[in-house]
Amino acid sequence: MNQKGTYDVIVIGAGFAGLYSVHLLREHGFTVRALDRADGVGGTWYWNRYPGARCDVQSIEYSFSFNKEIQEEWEWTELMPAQPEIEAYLNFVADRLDLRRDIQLSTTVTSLSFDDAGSEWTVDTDGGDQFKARWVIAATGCLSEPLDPAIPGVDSFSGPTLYTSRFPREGFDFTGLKVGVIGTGSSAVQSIPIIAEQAEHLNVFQRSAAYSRPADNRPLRPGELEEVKADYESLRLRQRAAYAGLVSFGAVSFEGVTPPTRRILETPVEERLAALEELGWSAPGAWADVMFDLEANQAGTELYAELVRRQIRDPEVAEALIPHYPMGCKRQILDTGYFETFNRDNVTLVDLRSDPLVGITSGSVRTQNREFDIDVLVLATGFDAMTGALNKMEITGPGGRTLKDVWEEQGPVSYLGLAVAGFPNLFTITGPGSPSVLTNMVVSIEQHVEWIVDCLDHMRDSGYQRIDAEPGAQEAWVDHAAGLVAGTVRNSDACNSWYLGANVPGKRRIHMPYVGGLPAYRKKCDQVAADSYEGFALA
Ligand code: N01
Repeated sequence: MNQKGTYDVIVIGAGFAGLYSVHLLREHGFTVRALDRADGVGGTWYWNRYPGARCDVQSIEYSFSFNKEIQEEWEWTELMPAQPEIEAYLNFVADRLDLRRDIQLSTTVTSLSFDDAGSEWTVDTDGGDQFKARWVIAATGCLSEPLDPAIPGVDSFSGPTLYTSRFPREGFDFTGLKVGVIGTGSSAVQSIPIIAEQAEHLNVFQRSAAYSRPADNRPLRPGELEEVKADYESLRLRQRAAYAGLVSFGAVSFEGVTPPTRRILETPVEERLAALEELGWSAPGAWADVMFDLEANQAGTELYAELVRRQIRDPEVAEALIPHYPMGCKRQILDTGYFETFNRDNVTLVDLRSDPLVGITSGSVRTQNREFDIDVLVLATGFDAMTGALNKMEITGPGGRTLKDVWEEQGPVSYLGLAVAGFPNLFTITGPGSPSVLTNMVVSIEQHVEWIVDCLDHMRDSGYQRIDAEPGAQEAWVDHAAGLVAGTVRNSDACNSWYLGANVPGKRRIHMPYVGGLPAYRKKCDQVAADSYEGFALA
């Protein structure tokens, strides 16, 4: 074990959250070391380098607002940025702010244990380095712990097995190969059209059809970025005031759009269908009742189904591409050429609902009725979201209990998504119970980092050494968050999303992201701070 010194703060992760944490902590005079298991900065945007990886939030919004020079200097090229551009941006930020000297890469944190007497964390890593710190900030990301699917025989496959979430840095050429993609979530939907263009044949193994719509991405027009930069502050203010921390999703602007008042169940079917001509892909969700009533949701899904049928030549394939679960239960996906891909002669959709996956052999994927020869396997099978990366580290609080034990027993509880009772001086950025993945992550990350650094300032100025969420306050927050999502489609029995942890066998079913919106959430966090950190015990 190599004793690597004592810092005020250890930050785990060097993605958006880790980079901003290092910068702001340094600005406030704290000593800090960030540790990341990757050999480059970027977090999510370091790992998820599969073909077609792209953000569905516009580049001008999916970027840091805290530094005017960076905002001014960086030149986005597309409406929605692709992975290489975001990774390059984060490297630019790291260089521009000289962050690398306080970041140790290729270092996986294996355990954190809290010393009760000294009120400090001991941080151990896979390389045998040990750090001590008063505070730890887990900037570990919401979707950073890939889920290894328990598919029989997956390890016996003799060709390359590529995870979208750990795609080879040098890329992969699918030309002339028979490819099998398992999964049809966001990562698969983005990569499938590109793989199909290269592969000799592509088999897509689909368990649940995706709700996707065209992203309508495009290069930024000449002068477009300059126009935003001329009054960036106005955009930033509008973002912060918006429910999800953004004023547009994909190419669709929310500004000036009033929430729908028309109820689909009170609208004659021919008028519903007429909405398709008027609103296109926005039609299925443009009703007041679809997110709150399963029957209304089903009617919305019928409209979506009609849009899918219009894209697909083979009626059987079209029916298989229509989801059988409520709309809005899982993340809306934005795609580029996804549905058109299923009209190609070299693409086969394998509907695992009618022909379940049996297993993988050394050279094929087997379903109950068929066997598909493949040369390359692509697993786009998702993540143990929001809690996975934290559970992977053994985090032991002063009483000897681990965070994993607490979450296994109580579900992923947290006070404000910022801290868990019993784990003092440990902050989680965009943790369960905060708006996080339902928002523009960059806006949520900035809000969390700034709140935490203000809190550390307060502790230092007041001579406090320890902060811990109070169990009662945590329980009240968890109840409040659960109350908001209760009765909505997101939480219905028919919904099995990763938001609910439903994709991880044995995970407690709790809707992890906070649905009350970023402005209300920010107000609550500010009020907690103003009221001497109400709900936290300071010592
Ligand atoms: O993962 P997913 P993802 N046999 O969990 C299937 C963000 N993101 O990496 O739904 C067969 O959504 C699984 O099937 P089912 C975004 O927040 C953003 O695609 O469980 N299939 C599902 O189809 C997103 O929501 C962007 O029935 C199996 C798929 O694998 C989140 O990351 C881009 C299986 C997993 O889909 C996660 O997306 C990419 C099995 N054993 C990602 N196990 C953008 O910003 C799993 N599946 C655009």
